[in-house]
Amino acid sequence: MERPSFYLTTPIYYVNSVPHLGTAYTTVAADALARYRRMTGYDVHFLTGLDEHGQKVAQAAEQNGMTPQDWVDTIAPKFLEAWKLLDITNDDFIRTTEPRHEAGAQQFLQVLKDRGDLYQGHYEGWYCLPDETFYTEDQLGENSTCPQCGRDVQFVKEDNWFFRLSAYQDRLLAYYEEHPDFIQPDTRRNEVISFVSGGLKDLSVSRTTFTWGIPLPFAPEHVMYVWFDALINYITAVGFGADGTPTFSGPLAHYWPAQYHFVGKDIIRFHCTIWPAMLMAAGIPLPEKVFAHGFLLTKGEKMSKSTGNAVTPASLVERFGVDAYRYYFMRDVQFGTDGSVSVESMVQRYNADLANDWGNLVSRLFNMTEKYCGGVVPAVPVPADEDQDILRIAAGLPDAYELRMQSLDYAGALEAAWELIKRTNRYIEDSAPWNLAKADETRGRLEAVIYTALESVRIAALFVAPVMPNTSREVWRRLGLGDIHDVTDLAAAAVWGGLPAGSKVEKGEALFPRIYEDAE
Ligand code: ME8
Repeated sequence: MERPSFYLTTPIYYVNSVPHLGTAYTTVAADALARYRRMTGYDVHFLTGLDEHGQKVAQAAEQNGMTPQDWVDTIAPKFLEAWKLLDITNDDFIRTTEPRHEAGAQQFLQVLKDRGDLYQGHYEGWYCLPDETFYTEDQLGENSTCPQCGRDVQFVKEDNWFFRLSAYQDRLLAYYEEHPDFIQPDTRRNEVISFVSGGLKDLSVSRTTFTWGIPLPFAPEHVMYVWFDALINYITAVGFGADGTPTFSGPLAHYWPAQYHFVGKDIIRFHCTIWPAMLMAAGIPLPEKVFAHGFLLTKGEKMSKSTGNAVTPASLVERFGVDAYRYYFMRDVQFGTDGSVSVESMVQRYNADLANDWGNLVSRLFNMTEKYCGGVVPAVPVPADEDQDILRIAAGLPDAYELRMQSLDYAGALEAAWELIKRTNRYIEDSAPWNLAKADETRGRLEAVIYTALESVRIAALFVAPVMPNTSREVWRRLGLGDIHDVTDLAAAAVWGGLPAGSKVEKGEALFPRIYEDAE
């Protein structure tokens, strides 16, 4: 049977700077979902990449004394390195300077022109360079600054090509109405609906005052507006324009429409108004869902590369390990809302959930297996009354986890896994294997307790794996099992009793050694 396809994307990040906690946040979240969907039998295609054109990137290149191409070629490996460090399993990495993208983007613009949705006009208005966004006078914020980021805007006056965005207002509103899941969470959906209801203006889609961009095929003295160029990446990456025609072709074509675009809330309008209108104009189906997550805040402020208050992902990975890094951001910040992050709270989370609950469970249990059972998994027991609670939680975990992941509630999904982990810790306390080991009559019960707890750990590791792939793989390895990353039927793998008796259990180092230092 053919596996259902599941295409998910992150934004393509600007290469004006190196990856930081914010860009890593979106990418880790997308990776956790990609891993989970692979474990639940989907044919996943996970795309991330780089937005390499535009004035902002050209300016960064100039400030660094390089040509734009040399500059993007210098920065791109830093993103690849960061995603490797964070164990990101993207299936593709698109750069908008690649021929496959440039050709596809040009095809796309040609279609819009042929269909009558592009026209020549004159633009006069304001432009925010850091956000690469046009604003009209009445949209500007306090002291005539950018309403989005509060920074200075520049006056732009050029002859441009325009996209007839205004013609799509009613169709967009009808689409939101008919597809209530298209924009998530609901607060964002409402925000977009009220924005679109307020009226859409046609959008300038070309620039002539600089050259770092894709030339319009029908007017090569114009380069494509960087946002127009960037959004098209989601289809060029899966074969749009691949055979030189404005259609999908090639082995990846079946992935469109995407199941998910993951974006930060700063770029929701581009993804929920401009992009769907572009697709409607080109006669291409729309993605299923756009999910906008909140901002990571440090000391109450949005952390970003330009405000410079970013701790690097690499420094945190060095200190906490990659799995703990991924866990902290997925567990401590509710996906979809803003959340404060700090090294202090990371230390707390780490010690409470990872060192105490999960790490401690694995190490004491594997030690007891060694001590009381010679390091061998005992026979599968007939469950006693005292075991029922664990069996019940384990049996409910696939559905509980799935339900939460359907709404991208990572914190809730992890909490569901933690219910099993915490209950198993309590089960060990209550059953006191160290007492059962004292007499021959309780030998059977001792083995039953060890088996039940080991099996519970095996199952918990499965549900922890999308967020913490390395330690889950290690737990399975120590249990003498195969590679957890090969699991493609999670529900079947999580059926109670999967741990074979006689399997050799290895003790190993602490998975999450306690961190004692102060935060700073
Ligand atoms: O916008 N908290 O690229 P970009 C959470 N090239 N997420 C954050 C964040 C924070 N403090 N700061 C950044 C662009 N992000 C365009 C996208 S897509 C066709 C083109 C994340 O490098 C978040 O996902 O500015 C946000 O949407 C993205 O980085 C912006 O990255």
